[in-house]
Parts: sequence; structure tokens; C-alpha cells
Amino acid sequence: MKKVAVIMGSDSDLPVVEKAITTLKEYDVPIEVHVYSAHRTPEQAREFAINARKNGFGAIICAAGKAAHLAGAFAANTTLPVIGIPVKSSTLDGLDALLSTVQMPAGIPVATVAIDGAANAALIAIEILSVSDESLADRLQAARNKATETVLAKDSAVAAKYNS
Ligand code: RP5
Repeated sequence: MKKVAVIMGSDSDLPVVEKAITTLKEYDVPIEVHVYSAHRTPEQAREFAINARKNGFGAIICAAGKAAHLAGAFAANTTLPVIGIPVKSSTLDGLDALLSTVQMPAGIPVATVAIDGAANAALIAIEILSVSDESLADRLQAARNKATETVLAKDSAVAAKYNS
């Protein structure tokens, strides 16, 4: 199975990023986690991105806050899918990171999730790997089925309490 890279701009992003890590581990996806910054360690970030495909990665998750150009910088240096997590780490409540991450010009895409949306970032990466891995596809479907059952059980409970 291809690996997923989980990159964060600072270790201060880790409380948010941990949800992506735990989700990927739940699906037994091999991961590599790094702290690389587009502005503090630009050479290391570039080196990792350039070599990611030949090093066995299938997708790259990049989490960053403030003027968050980490995902864009990675996308500039690889044709692997890059998923951006805007992190709420500033006085602007993550809106700065959201706009910095999502507003990529045509040609260099970053698939951007919600502010602090680390679980969905992991799920998109898993969905990408599932295109060529049927057991992952089955596990994703099983999780969806379970979510449906959970909501239907809640519906029954609420309906039983309030409907006459
Ligand atoms: C961004 O700046 C990081 O991704 C982090 O969200 C934010 C603050 O970084 P630290 O000053 O906490 O290292 O580059």
C-alpha cells in the first residue's frame, strides 16, 4: 500500500493534526509524519515533496496556520494529490489559513478541508488510496454504513420521545 505523508508547519499544529494521524492508523495506512515549514525550512519541504512519489507516497496532507502556504508549496513540487488543512492558530481564527490554503491558482491544486478538518483530510487520503485497494474501499463503506445506523438509531430515539 502507498504511504500517506502528514506534514505540519509547526509542532504547535500537532493537537489538530493528531486526528488525521489517528484516522489513518485506524485504517492501517502506513504514514510518515514530519514538521516542515514552507518559510522556516523551505529546502527540506521542497526536497521531501520532490522525492515523495518515488519514495512510495500516494498522497500528502499539509497542515498549517496563519499565512499557510505549506500545502501550496508542496503542491508546487509534486504531482501527487495534496490535501491542505487550514489550522486555527491565529487571532483570525483560521480564516487566514483557510484562504491561503484554498485559493490556489489554476494548475497547482490543493484539496482543502475545513478549518481544523484533520479527520476529513485523512479520509480523503484514504479514499485516494482506495481507488487501487479494494479492502480499503470496503472499510470506508463499512464506516459509512455504521454512521447511517448510528443516525437512524438517534432518529428512532428522538421520534419516540416527541412524535405522537
Ligand atoms: C504556521 O504558523 C504553523 O503551521 C503554525 O500554525 C503557525 C504558528 O507556528 P509557531 O509559531 O507556533 O511555530 O507556520
